[in-house]
Amino acid sequence: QTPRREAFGSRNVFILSAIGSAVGLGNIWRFPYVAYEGGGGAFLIPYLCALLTAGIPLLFFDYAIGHRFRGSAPLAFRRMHRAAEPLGWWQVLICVVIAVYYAVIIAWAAMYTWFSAQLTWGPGNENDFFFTDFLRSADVAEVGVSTDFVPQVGIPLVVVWLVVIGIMALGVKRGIGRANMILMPLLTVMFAILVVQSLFLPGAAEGLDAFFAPNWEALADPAVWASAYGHIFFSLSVAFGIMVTYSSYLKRKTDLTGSGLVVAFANSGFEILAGIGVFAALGFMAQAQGTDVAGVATSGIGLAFIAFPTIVSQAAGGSIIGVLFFGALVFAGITSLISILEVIVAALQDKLGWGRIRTTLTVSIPLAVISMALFSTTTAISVLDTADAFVNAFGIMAVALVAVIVVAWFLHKLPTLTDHLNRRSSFPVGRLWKILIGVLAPLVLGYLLVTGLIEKISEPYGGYPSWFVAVFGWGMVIALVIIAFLLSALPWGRRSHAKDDPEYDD
Ligand code: MET
Repeated sequence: QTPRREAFGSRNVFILSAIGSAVGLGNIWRFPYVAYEGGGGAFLIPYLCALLTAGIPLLFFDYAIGHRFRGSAPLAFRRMHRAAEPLGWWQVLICVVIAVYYAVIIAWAAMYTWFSAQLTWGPGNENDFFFTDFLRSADVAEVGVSTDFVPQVGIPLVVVWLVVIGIMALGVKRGIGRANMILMPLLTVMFAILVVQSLFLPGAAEGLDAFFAPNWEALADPAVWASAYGHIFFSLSVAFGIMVTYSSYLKRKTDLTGSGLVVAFANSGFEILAGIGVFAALGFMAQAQGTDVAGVATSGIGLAFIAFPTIVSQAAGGSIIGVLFFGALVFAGITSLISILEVIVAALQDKLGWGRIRTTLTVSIPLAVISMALFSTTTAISVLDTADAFVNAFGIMAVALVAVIVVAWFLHKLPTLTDHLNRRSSFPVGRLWKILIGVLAPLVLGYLLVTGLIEKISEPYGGYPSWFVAVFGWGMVIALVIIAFLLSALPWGRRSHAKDDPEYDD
């Protein structure tokens, strides 16, 4: 007897979990700088275009696939057409790569929450502390891929994995749903306090000026448009299996598009709030250092682990800012990480027909071990940086491109998906949606893929040795596709969900 498919407790829990997935590191540390660099206030135009013409349509696309075909990514694509199963596994494998490094950043942030309380890094020493004392960073060009264990990273990383394994083992309703019900309100409150506190820092106004001042000329630059479109996929968690999986746990009679709009606008709202908080704080940092905002603006690891600790050291009440900021990264990160893991767990559960706990452990323990082996060592940052850049540029973008082309042009499923979306939804989709998915999305994704390819071929990524980029960049993204085909070739377990879900039948 195949176990019954799990489900979210209610539509609201689903919405909160989908927001939990979307709101992650991308919103907090990536968006503010992408917007600032892409024209400040003027960036709103490419951003809204990307959201309305690609982000939201693809979110509906994922929902429609997961909900109509009621399965994890491989099962949903397989039900659409047997030959499409590899697309699902490709998405699963992208999630494998993201999961192993996403967990590491959460572990760093957890340690920094603690460090912030007592300014462990020693004011003025933020940069050296991060790279030398904390990560013990070594240069891959000199030492290769190191196996030297760094305990202050390894130990919190084990804790992060234990926490997420616990959540995953409890299942969709009692684990994922409940974790989001607790963490998301907490995250919102913490973040709101953080933003308000940042607004009261001296220099905040200059930071906001820099963030919002429109540079209209940026709109003439295709790279700015590309960065808006590139950002929106990762930010909304679309096109790599997450929303397919989550929507497969929704009851049959659900307003899908209405839910999607709530999720998308909540994600954007959070992003813009993050921009305000981050730039208010950067305005303070610029003033404290007697420079302008352009001199301190940055994103990603540099923003979180160098700039913010500096702000924490210098601001009155800095420790509170630090605890709120890093705590927010941890909570936002965990709710995203569990959504990534669910893509993998659900796929295996469907394929093998195994129970929740057995599947969770089978998936998570090897991932935790890989994550430890690669990222608790002195060369963690180079591996992380390269894997992240390549899986975004050639994993997410490529699978999204192939998926829209296959579904729209080869399988001709857009009419089925449109009907499905319109059955219960409050916001009807029609011809425009089909054009956005079938025509605009492939054009935009194709453009992003080709420009990414040219950029990464023309100079060695990140200045790393070419053997290193060949393995952790190119090799990794190619391996994903090959393994996806191999996994599709494996037979479905006797108790798998491939055939007999009573609810998959409309
Ligand atoms: N949407 C998430 C973020 O913005 C990323 C996808 S889930 C890892 O960080």
